[in-house]
Parts: sequence; structure tokens; C-alpha cells
Amino acid sequence: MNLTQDTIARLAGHLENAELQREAVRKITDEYPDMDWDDAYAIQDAIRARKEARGTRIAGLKMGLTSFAKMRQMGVSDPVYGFLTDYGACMDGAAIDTGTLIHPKVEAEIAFVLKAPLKGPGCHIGDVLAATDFVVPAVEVIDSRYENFRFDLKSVIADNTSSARFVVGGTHRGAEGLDLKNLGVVLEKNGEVVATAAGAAVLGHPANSVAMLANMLGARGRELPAGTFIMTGGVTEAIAVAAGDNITVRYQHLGTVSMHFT
Ligand code: 0L1
Ligand code: MG
Repeated sequence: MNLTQDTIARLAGHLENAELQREAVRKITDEYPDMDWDDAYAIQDAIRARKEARGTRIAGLKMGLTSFAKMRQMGVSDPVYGFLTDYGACMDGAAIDTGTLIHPKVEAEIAFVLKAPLKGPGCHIGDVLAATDFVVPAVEVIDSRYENFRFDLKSVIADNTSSARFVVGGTHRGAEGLDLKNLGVVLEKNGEVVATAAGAAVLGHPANSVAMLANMLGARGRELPAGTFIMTGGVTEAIAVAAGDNITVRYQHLGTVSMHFT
């Protein structure tokens, strides 16, 4: 690690204030070009600790930048992980207030809930499918705290991978008998199809994203407990939304998820 504990705590406060006050800031690597991956996750952990100390519950975990479409869109090359908050959870059909966000975008995702713990290293798709209780369709609303979504991977990890809101659909299915690799997803904005994809867009199969998360956490001595809700990353590029927009995502075999932005 290259940053001191004081600097990590200060940057965590800086980025969390940007979220809470809805004010975009410059990417933190401009000021700290030498920060490393451990520094970046330490800042994310410090943001999580600040929220938990104020009573926020962690609703699950997320993988980000898991599709080639997203990596290309953001000009980065590796997946990242972050956490989801209880106040970020929105019901299917919810009205989401853009006044509480900076510059939201939506991503269609496939989420997993575990019935058994998973711990890396060495976790693979077979382990994930055996440990999966069910899968559900979900839409993530990301909202980078950085000006114009201008960031690099370390800055984005520190900013809890742009996590803001998420909407979970009501149709849950066991993974057995579901062809998650070929599962089709159609994203509509205001009634027009703006993106289409299949589950394979996420690392070849969305269960690979869960395995990668278990392995990334395992490298830090952590595991995924039974019951964890995990969003596996956008199958398409992220779509910008503004007040007045309606989003509906149709998932083959898993129903629809929709929301309205006010
Ligand atoms: O969930 C994601 O893929 C978001 C990762 C962070 C990058 C972004 O804000 O698009
Ligand atoms: Mg996402």
C-alpha cells in the first residue's frame, strides 16, 4: 500500500460526501497517481465502514465491468467489485428520483443468491452453480461520483464501483434447467429497444462472474456467505437516463424489470 491510513480515511470521506451531496469530483488518482489496488479497495472498505457505522445495512455485492461492451465503453480491462446498500434497493416499477443522483445510467444484469458459502481461490463455475439458490433479473443504476464518468480503474474501485441504486425483479428461478449463457436480454428506453445481449456477454457465463468475485475476495481472506445477493455486471453497455425516462428490461424466462425516472 502506498497511502497512509489518514489519507485513506480522508479520501473515503471525500468520495462519500460526493455521493451524499450529489457533487461530482475529480478522479482521485489525479492527486494520488501512486495509489495501488490495495489502497483503492481500502478506500472502498472505509466508505463501507462509514455507512455501517451510521446504520446502513449491506444488501449484497456487485461485480462491475464484467462485459466486453462495458470494458470497451469505459476503456478499462479488468472486472472490479463493490457493495450494495439497503437504501439503494428499489422495488420493481419504482419511481427513482434523479435529484438524488449525479448522472445515472442503467445496466441490465443477472443476479445470484447463494444457498452455500463460496471461497476462493480456485472457485469455478461448477462450484457457483452448486452453491446457487436462485437467479433473479436485476437492473443496476450506476452513478459515478467522478466528473463526466472520467476515471480509471483504481479511482472507480475506491468510489465503490459507481454503485447507487438497484432494482430486482420478482421472477426467481433455480439455475438448473436455465441456459444462462444463451439467456436473451432486451433493454427498452421509452418503448424503444436500445440494447440487446445474452448472458454470455458477462465473462462467457454470469456464474463465472460470481466465481471471479469469490476468488478476488479469497485473495483478501474473505468469503461469500450463504444468502449473499450478487449482481454479476451489465450484459450491455450502460444507458444514460434522465427525469421522464421509462426503462423496461425483458429477460428470457425471468420476466421483466422496470422503473421510471423522475
Ligand atoms: O457496475 C459497473 O459495471 C460499473 C462499474 C464502474 C464503472 C462505471 O461507472 O461505469
Ligand atoms: Mg453494474
